[in-house]
Amino acid sequence: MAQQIKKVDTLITEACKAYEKRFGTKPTLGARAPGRVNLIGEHTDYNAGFVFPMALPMVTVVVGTPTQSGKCRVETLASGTDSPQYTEFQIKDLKRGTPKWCNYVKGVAAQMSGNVPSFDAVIASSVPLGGGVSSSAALEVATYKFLEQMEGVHADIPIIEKILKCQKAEHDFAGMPCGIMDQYISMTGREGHALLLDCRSEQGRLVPLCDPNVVVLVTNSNVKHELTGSEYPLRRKQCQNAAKVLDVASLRDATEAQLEAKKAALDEETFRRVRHVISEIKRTDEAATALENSDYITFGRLMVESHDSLRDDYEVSCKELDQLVEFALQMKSEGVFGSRMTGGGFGGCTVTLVEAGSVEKVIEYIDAKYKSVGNKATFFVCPPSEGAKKITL
Ligand code: GAF
Repeated sequence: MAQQIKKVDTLITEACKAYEKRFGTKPTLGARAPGRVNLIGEHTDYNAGFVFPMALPMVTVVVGTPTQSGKCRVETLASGTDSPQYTEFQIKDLKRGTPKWCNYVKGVAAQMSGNVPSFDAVIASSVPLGGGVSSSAALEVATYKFLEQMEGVHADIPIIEKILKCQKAEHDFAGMPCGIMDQYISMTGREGHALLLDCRSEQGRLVPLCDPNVVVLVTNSNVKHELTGSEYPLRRKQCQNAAKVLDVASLRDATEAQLEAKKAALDEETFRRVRHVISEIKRTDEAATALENSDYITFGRLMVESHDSLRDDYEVSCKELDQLVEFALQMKSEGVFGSRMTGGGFGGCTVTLVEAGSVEKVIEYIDAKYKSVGNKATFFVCPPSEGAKKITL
């Protein structure tokens, strides 16, 4: 069965109660930001290409109050974080440390103007951690929206700058050289829409995804992915080096013909990496058009091609993700249009486009098959949801 997704109001209530228990007063400010699922366009954002994510109904909530002490006191209720779940740090002495979950908070605080005072805060979240659906971006963006209310100048800051600050927080404090996709969609997501984001111009085009006959199924393989390891930075570096060999500013500007012409100058692995990026950028653009035309068959085919390319050329999938995609595709005659791994890879989730009327049957099938190979998945039926916003307490 699909998981019940915790209501945002319930999360807010839980966070406020925990705040009162810990700090003895009520929080005065709050903000929320969603996780994301990327429908197609993987490992293209840092190559200035297209991505096509949507905001999830799973969100991270931050509630709290500014203080004058200079000391920040923060608790997280999110499950799966490293301990301790309560920590303190000085607002004038922000540096990476442990617990790791707090680095995202500190990293964003370090990006705010010097006017942000110390604060007490509680975090609650329904975004699965390490599930490849951007729990980190949700925390960064929720923290940003929370802190900007203390800053006083936020109305003047263009939204793209806010997004870039959250991305920098992740680079500097989590050591993860991510692209712009996750923070962008978490900040700007729109209910009932996916977003075709051009990562070169940093401009997005909203595409309606609100056909009642079609749903987005997010399946967590429950294989935890950790992107701060060496694989993600290595892929980024390979792409940068290849762009130099192809003599283009980024792989967005490279063509298949250029790649073929330079084949001898690239090692076999790098050649495949580039082939993925060039083909994935093209697929993403086509997929957005297909969705605009309610052409789910084409969209589904492109999802499958994307998965194959990520598995074989970019090599960021894993056995469990491949199994989930394979099982989903065995239900094509039962309403599955397409399925693929989503996010950075090496674990995390798959995304499947499926007819609404068949979704429970499809879940039941994948669940049984995945169990038969010794694994346990978690399923979420996800309507495209809204981006970050302030919470009025
Ligand atoms: C991770 C990164 F954070 C994104 O920027 C993106 O590169 C994605 O992996 C792969 O598409 O989520």
